[in-house]
Amino acid sequence: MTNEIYSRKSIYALSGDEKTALRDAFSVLYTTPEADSQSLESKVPKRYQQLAIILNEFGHYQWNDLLFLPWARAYFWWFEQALRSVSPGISLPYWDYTSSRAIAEGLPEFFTDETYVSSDGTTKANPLLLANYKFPFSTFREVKENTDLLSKAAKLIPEVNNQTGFIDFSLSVYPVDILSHSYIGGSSANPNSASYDPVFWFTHCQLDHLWWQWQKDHHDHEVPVSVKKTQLMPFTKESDEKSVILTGEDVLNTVELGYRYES
Ligand SMILES: [Cu+2]
Repeated sequence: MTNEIYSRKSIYALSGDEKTALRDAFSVLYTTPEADSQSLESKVPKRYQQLAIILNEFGHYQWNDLLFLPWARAYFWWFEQALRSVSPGISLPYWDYTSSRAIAEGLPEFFTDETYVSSDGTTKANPLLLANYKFPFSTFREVKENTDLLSKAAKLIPEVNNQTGFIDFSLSVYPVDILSHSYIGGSSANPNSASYDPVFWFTHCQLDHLWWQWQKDHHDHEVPVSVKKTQLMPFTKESDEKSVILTGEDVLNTVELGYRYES
C-alpha cells in the first residue's frame, strides 16, 4: 500500500517539536472544513467530529465480538492518515497507561496542559485537553484521584501476553481498555462520547500496540476465517486504482498498512 514504513512511538518518547506538530494537527482537524459563515459555525461538522462519530455509527456494532481489534486497528490507522494529511511526518503515538511512569504520574501533561505554544509561536488552547462533542457540549474528564485502576490494568498484562490464540487474546485485552476509560471518566466513560475525547486516540493506540507486540511473539495467532473475511466498514484502501473496503485480513500485518511500532 505504501513503500515507506513509519513508526509509532510512546508519547513519553516524543520530542518537544513532535508534540507541537501533533497538537497543531489536531487543531487543524478541529477547524476544517471551515464554516461558510458565522451562523453556520455550530452546524458544519468538522473533520475531527466526522472521524469521532465513526465509532458510534460503525464501531459499537462490533466492539464485543472478535472484530474489536481488527476494526479498531483500521480505525486508528484511518484517523492517523487524517493527521498525516495535515502533517505528513507525524504518526499516532500511544500512551501506555499501564507503564510504571503512568501509574506514578497519572494522565500526562500532554493531555492536561491548558495551553501550548504552536509552531507559529502563538500560545493556543491545548487541543488534547478537550474537543467539541455535540453543540454546545465539549468533552470533559473526571480523572480518578489515584491510579489504582491503571495498576489494575497493569496486573492484567502478563496474562494478556501469555494467551496463545487470537480469540483468547482479544477477550483478555478488552478489560484492559475498559479500565483506561474508567480511569479517565467523564466523556471517556460514556460509549457515545468516548471517541470525542482526544485522549481516546492515544489510549487506543496502546491497545493496538499491545496486539502488535503479542503478534510479534505469537506467530500462530489463529485468527478465525470469519474475522479475516469480514469487511471493516467504512475504511477503504486503494487497490488497482479503486477504493475497496478493508477486511480483517488486510490489517493483520501493520506493515501492510504502512506502520510499525518502535518496540
Ligand atoms: Cu476503548
